Amino acid sequence: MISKEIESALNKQIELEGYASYLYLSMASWCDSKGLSGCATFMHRQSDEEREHMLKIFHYMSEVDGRAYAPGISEPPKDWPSVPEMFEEVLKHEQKVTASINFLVDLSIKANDHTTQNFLQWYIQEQREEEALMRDILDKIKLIGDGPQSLYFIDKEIETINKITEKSESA
Ligand code: OFO
Repeated sequence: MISKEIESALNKQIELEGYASYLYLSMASWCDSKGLSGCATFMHRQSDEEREHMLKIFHYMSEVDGRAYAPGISEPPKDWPSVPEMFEEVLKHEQKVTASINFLVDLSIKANDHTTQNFLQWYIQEQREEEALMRDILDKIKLIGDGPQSLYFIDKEIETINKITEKSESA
């Protein structure tokens, strides 16, 4: 059984993960509309992953006799000024998620809730990996620079990341 305070904080996390899923879905559609199929595939996968992160908390809540609520999700933006700015926004959102997970860990330590603290360790690792991936993408975008074919090369780079991820998922 988890405390009401932890239950409410986990429900807030559900909302944040759900928003991330919708934000990345919106980004996938925007990339598609720009002919950036590598970026679109990447953002679709990110969106699906975020939904899984949300559902993981749902299942955890039922295991520990808590109550998860389907969140009301606010509408994400539909357009971005540029691909680099879109990825900057992804990194910013991931940093917000990391801060929220850290807050949840602090809360579970204070409440002596070892089960929730243990459950959250998976998210700590996931956030470290996600932030590192986004920083890596932004570094590559900087290296590619602002030339006439930069969008083409950025999309190719993301396509390579997609292939690596697909391979490691099917291994
Ligand atoms: Fe679930 O927010 Fe990142 O991965």
